[in-house]
Amino acid sequence: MGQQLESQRRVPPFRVERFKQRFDAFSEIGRSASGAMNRPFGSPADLEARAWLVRLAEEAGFEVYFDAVANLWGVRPGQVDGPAIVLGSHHDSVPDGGRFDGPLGVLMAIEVIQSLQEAGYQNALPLSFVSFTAEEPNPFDLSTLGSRTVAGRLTEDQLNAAADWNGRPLWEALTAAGGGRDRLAEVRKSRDDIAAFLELHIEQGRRLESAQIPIGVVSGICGIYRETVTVAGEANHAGTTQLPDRRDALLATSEMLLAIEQKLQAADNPELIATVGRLTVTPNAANIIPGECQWILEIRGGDMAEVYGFRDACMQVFADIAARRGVTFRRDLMLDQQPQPMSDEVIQALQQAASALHLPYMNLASMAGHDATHIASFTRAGMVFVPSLGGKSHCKEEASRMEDIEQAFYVLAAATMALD
Ligand code: HGY
Ligand code: MN
Ligand code: MN
Ligand code: MN
Repeated sequence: MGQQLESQRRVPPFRVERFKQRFDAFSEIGRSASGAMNRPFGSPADLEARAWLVRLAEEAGFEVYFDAVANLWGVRPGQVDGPAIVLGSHHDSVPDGGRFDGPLGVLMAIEVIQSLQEAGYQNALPLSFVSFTAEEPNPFDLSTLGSRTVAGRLTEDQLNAAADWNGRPLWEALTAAGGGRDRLAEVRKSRDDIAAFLELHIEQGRRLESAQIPIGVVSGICGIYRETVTVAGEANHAGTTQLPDRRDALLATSEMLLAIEQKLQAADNPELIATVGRLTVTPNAANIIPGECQWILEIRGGDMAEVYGFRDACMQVFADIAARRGVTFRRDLMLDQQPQPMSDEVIQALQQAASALHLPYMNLASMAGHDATHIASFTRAGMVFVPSLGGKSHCKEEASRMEDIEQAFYVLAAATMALD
């Protein structure tokens, strides 16, 4: 009995070779010749990744299923039929992204739960992994789709209305990925289903690396605001139209984007940032003055009052630029996601796990978005970060050291046991 209790508490060993082999094999799915990862939601690589994860999880003894929006869940039942402790992240990628953003957390979730089981740990609560659908921005213009739906933050009407840039209905892509509209009634989760959620992720910044600390315990996740701005000018002949007669949507846009940067520099606030990373020029031809530009303005911050204040200040400047250049602009809200603190109890479990393992850790806020932000809206959730080499992410150079990943394994395993 004493021995059994002892083995119940012991953190299992990290099978580093097994984990590396899985990680490397998974990283091949959607990898292009340049070495970058292209695994957007709905792509052939996404579907292949799902089949690969299902195979792995079934071999590892999980009960596997897809919910209505094709989130992949794998459950190891507990001694009681209570709410589960869930570990996970996402497996989709940004265009030309890296191998770690998302998949690290999914493969580690499987690894932690499987290793606990192999070490003879008898979990009281069910332990589950999840890989959420479409965490990253995608052609359906719905990021964190899977976790938002689970949290009840995307309505049935929004799901039904969504289609990609070519008009493909969202449900067609979700069904191909393993989902199904007929299961929508069961997709919502509550505290009665998930007792706690843990997500391992790369930091995607350079604070941990600079401080030479292997573990980040996330205090909260920033708010993210996105709107589509459509600047309308006038398409005209590029050779014959003199400067005073032009209403060039791209030049007006250019001024607006530079104004955003100037405003950011003036604000000089490390917890306020804005980006225009997607821009479409119409008709996009060498000999036509751009008639229309459509772009996404994204603003992130820890304080939404600052985010909205920055947005409003930008709009004032845009109005001046538009008036001076004879163009107009239209605005369409895309995303207004509030900042989300992580659960104090989960934060403490992670800090105590790191302390007990004599691992230095840093508490830090995330300026990247994560599925945990939505799960934290209805149950206890927390995140662990590992350092990103050179702070690089959303690019093919994205990398983290296996030594740090190993420490994260131990922290997650110990915290899982503490929360069970
Ligand atoms: O955009 C983000 O912050 C995240 O990587 N999805
Ligand atoms: Mn990402
Ligand atoms: Mn991510
Ligand atoms: Mn001509």
